[in-house]
Order: sequence, then C-alpha cells, then structure tokens
Amino acid sequence: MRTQVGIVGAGPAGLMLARLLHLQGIESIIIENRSRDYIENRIRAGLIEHWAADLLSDLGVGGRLQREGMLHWGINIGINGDLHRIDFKALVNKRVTIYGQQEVVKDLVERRITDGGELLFEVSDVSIHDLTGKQPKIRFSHEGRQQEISCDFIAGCDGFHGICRPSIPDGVLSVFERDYPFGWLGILSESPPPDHDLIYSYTDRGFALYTMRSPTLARLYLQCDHDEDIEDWPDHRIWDELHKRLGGARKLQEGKMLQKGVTPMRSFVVEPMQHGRLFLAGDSAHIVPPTGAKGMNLAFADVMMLSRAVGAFYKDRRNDLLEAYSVTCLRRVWKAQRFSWWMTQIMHRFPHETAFDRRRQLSDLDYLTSSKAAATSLAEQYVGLPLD
Ligand code: RFL
Ligand code: PHB
Repeated sequence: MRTQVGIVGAGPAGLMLARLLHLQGIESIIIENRSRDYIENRIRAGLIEHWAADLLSDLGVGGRLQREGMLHWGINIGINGDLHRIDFKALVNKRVTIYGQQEVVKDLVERRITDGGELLFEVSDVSIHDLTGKQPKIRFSHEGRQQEISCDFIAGCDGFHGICRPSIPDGVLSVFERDYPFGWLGILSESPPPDHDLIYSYTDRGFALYTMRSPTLARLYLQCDHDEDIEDWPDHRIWDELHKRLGGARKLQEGKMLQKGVTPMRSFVVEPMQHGRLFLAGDSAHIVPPTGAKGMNLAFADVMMLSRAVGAFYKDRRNDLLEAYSVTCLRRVWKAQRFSWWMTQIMHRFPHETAFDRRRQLSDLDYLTSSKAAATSLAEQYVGLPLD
C-alpha cells in the first residue's frame, strides 16, 4: 500500500488530522488497533475549547455537536461549600462546550467513511520503519495478512501507550514528567448535574468535579489515592463522598451508575515531537492531568499545525513549517501544561502538604475568586488560548 500520510491511531488526533488533510486534497490511511465499537464507546474527555468547537463545525463535523453540545459561559469554583462563579462571557466573551469525546470520535469516523478514506480497525503487530528516510513505512497485520504502507510522512497519533514514541531511537527525546500522588475516581450517573455549569470543588476532604454529558446525565469525579481499588468504592460510599464534597450550596441527585473507573494523574512531555518523517501528535507526545480539561484540545491544536505544515509541503514545496512543527506545538503544550499543573495543585489535597502549603493554596483560591485579573487569566486559558 502507498499513501501520502500514514496515520497510526484513530483517536481525536488521528481522525481530525485525516479530515484536515482530506480537505486539502492530501491522501492518508488510518490504522487503529481497536474495534470501531470500542473507540466509539470509550468514555473520556468532555470539554471542548471555544476555537476547537468552531473548528469541528468548520470541518463539517459539528452538526450534532451544535445540537447536543452544552454551552458553558462560566464555571463554578467551590471552596469548602462556597460557590464562586467565573464568568467567561463577561471576562473574555468566550465559552466552552460539553460534548463527549466518544461523540466527537463517532462524528469523525462517520465523516471519514463518507469521505471514502481508508480507516482500518483491529490491526495488530504495528511497527514503523525508515523514519529518517524519504519513504517511511508502517507494517502491521490486518485480517490475518501482513501489510506494509509506504508513506511520505507518518503521524504518530497512537496515544500515550502507542508504539510511535517508543520507536524513536534512544537519546533523541528528552522527557519531562511529573506524577501526582492521587487519581480521579470518575462515574457517569443517570441523574441531573447539580448545576447548569461545572463545579470545581476544593474541600478539606479533597477535590471533586461535577460535570455532565447532558441535562439528565452527570459526570462526577472524586480525588482518590493514585492506586485506589475501585472495589473499595461501593456506590453508597461514592455518593456519600460526592455529597460531602459538594457542601450545602447545591443539591446532588443520585442516579443509576452507568460507569465507574479510576484515572491516574500525570504531566508528561517529550521534546522534540518529531524524528525524521515521524510527527507525534496528541497524547503520544504529551499528557496533562485532566483538571484543566486540555488533553483532547491539545491533540486538536497539534494536528491543526501538522496539517498546515504538510499542506505547505505539498502545495508550495515548503519544508519550513514541518521543521518548525515541534517548536510551534511545544509553546502551546507548555502553556497548557503549566495551566493544568496549576489547576491541579490549587484544587487537590496533597499527602505531605505543610501548614504553609495549605494557607498558600487557600490564598490562591481567595485571590482567584476575588480578583478580576486572576479570574480573567483563568478564563482566558480555560476557554483556550488562540492558535498561533
Ligand atoms: P487517544 O484518544 O488515546 O487515541 C489514540 C488511538 O490510538 C490507538 N492505538 C493504536 N492504533 C494502532 N496501532 C497501535 N499500536 C496503537 N496504539 C494505540 C488507540 O486505540 C486510540 O484509539 O489519543 P489522542 O487522539 O491524542 O487524543 C487525546 C485524548 O484522548 C486525551 O487527551 C483526552 O481524553 C484527555 N482528557 C480530556 N481532554 C480534554 O481536552 N478535555 C477534557 O475534558 C478531558 N477530560 C481526559 C478527561 C482524559 C481522561 N482520562 C480517562 C485519561 C478526563 C479523563 C478522565
Ligand atoms: C468532563 O466533562 O469529563 C471534564 C470536564 C472538565 C475537566 C475534566 C473532565 O476538567
């Protein structure tokens, strides 16, 4: 097989990249090791930045998002039960959209199929070769047959546990990372969320986040131990803790739990995001803790840059944007890393925090909820910084 861009991974990054390339007349093949059913039902992110929701619409995949997505012109910050609203409309005149990642994936898969582009599911034994040559290759098995795709470029969109990043020779990449001494226990519940907007709740008992997927479907998270065993959390214990961490400001209705799971928290970046003709995009190159809701949005920003660079290569034989890809993306990546780390460290209780740490954290929250400048800074970053 032969294509212009071989894309490993059909997550938000790989699928959006294929659409962006298609619109420029550039061919690609996507290979994905899971089934269509699996990727369309994997529950993950939910929050889409202002520009990214507009982009999905501009790309012709925003119809359902516009009908079903929930617009939020602000968020609530809870401090031991006292709610403070950060009003994005007044501060930066922008909003975010709640629309499940798996819905974005469904819309992009459907579009890919309508576009007539190749998208192979359930491939195995994926490996990539000749990365520094002019025709890098992807090898894999599909329906019992060995296959090879010869490409001009490979896009490594295969997430944090994929094979693209580890295929780069030792010594090329620098790794920057931080693990957090806690995780998030997340549930999906058939019940209304406690408020129209999200509530980020700091409490003495730990952090909780009250978000949603629809007016009748709540998505709720609790700070827990990083190696928490979900078996230790029967439903009544989860509800009890969610009630306590909401405080008295809003009422929380209980509902049937449709899903529960524990997510570890990590900050991770590799530099550069490129080796020869392999370009890493999305979670394969960086991970943020979910507190800032930046992961999927960063994946979209990376592939926007990559599609522009690849487009300039084919249209004008320009290499400069490809060469600048990593530096361009990393500026945004580090701003999102800093924001996600900051949101994480002001919102969570830390196991070895000192009394000084605690006072500083509470003062940070006090400043955030009482200063227009501080609230504007959060709003500007939360709704998404403009693309360069
Ligand atoms: P993905 O989505 O992991 O997609 C990678 C795809 O590659 C496939 N794959 C392979 N395919 C072929 N060959 C191989 N060898 C392969 N190895 C892997 C995988 O099956 C998969 O289909 O990466 P991508 O596209 O970079 O997208 C990144 C996002 O998924 C991620 O950043 C977000 O989910 C993070 N995140 C959030 N991001 C936001 O922007 N807003 C949020 O509100 C938000 N909340 C969250 C989150 C992540 C969470 N968890 C579960 C980690 C909340 C949570 C709880
Ligand atoms: C979600 O809706 O799943 C969500 C929203 C905001 C976050 C993280 C997750 O910061």
